[in-house]
Amino acid sequence: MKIDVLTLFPEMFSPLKESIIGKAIEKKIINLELVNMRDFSKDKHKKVDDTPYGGGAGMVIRPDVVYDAYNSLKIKENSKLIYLSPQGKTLTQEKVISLSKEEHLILLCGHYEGIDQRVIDVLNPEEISIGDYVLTGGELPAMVLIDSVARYIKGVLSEESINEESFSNKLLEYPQYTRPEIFLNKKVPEVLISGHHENIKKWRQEQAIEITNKKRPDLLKK
Ligand code: 4F9
Repeated sequence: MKIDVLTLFPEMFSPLKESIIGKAIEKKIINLELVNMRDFSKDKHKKVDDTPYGGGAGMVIRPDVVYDAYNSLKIKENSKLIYLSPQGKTLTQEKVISLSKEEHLILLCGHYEGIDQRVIDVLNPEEISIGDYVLTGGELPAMVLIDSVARYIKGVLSEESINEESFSNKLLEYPQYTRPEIFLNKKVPEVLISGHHENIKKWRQEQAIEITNKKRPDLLKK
């Protein structure tokens, strides 16, 4: 999958160089391009924002800067533009799975008080929120989207991790244990060291249901 990110803060994306997503980028399973929209400022001081018409606090990103940055990309029929915004539909695991089937994602990140509405109207992105809270910009939501989507791309995770995870069956995960067998006088549940695979599977399923019922009963109702 190709992922282009339009941002004024490309350096904020360094967490994606670590761990599983970092490996996927190294292996070119994900082709991540960070495009600094500041490079598309025509201003001699590289200014990209200005005060809002009508007054009010903060700065608004100029539409021409965003438009020129967008048009510098190789856009194809199947390219999908997403604007990370609190006005969008909230990202769900189902949406993550459907996005993971796309060939090319373009993630537009606002900052400050946002982006001039005219370029949003012209580019007509799908707006996606990661939850009902306000952030300083779309960069963290873009990283959340990339991380969640990348996990469904073939070769990023082991096959088991995908099927056994939380939400794949609409349940929370069962508890996990590793060595030592006794920690602070607490023993690992006996069934897990029994070697009886059928009993282990059954126990884990029961635990998943019990934990979901206790912590997130709303998930069971769905
Ligand atoms: C974007 C918050 C997506 C939640 C972008 C300020 C945002 C956001 N989900 N907040 N800029």
